[in-house]
Amino acid sequence: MNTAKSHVVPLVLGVICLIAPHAGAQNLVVNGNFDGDISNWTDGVGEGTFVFDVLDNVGAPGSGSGLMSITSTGPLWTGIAIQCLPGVSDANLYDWGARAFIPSGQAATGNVFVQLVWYSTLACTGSPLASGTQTNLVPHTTTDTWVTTRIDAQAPPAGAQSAIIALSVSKTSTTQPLNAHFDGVFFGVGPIPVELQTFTVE
Ligand SMILES: [Ca+2]
Repeated sequence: MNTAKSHVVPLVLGVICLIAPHAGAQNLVVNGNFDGDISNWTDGVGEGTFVFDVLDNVGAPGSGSGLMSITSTGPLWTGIAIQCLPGVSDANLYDWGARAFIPSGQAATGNVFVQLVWYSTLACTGSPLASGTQTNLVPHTTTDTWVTTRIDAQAPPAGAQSAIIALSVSKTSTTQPLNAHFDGVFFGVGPIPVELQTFTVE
């Protein structure tokens, strides 16, 4: 009897350990997979557009991506689509990023990346707490493939309560447009597994 009991306890602990990482891996981005539209995203592009497109990072029917097109004829133009993420705590470490796709056949040059800015207020109002951070650049030469660009285990500055995540395209040529897709956008208490980025149903 004692032998049987001693096997039960480690088994239960093992199950808890398997479940625990997923409990913390919640994606706080709303509609980060662009399941049918670009709702919850604010277009801050200015001289460009941010629209829904059916191209999906895993080819999921009914889902798609956010397509940004920078149409300015000036160089060094950065377009962004943003979302405010409430519910941030400086006691956590966060993983965040997105998947990006740059179509081939474009004459324009530039980069694609994701930015994050922290706020001490509940809903991204007031001045940012610190200068923003950004993920690795995906260059315009990396075409026709989905690339994950992300930052893991980032500590918010003290007092952070919200953050803005910004999907960004920076065009460095006067040639235009520069188009890029975003999908699988995520922000959450780490570890956020790569698989979470490809889920289309939450
Ligand atoms: Ca999608």
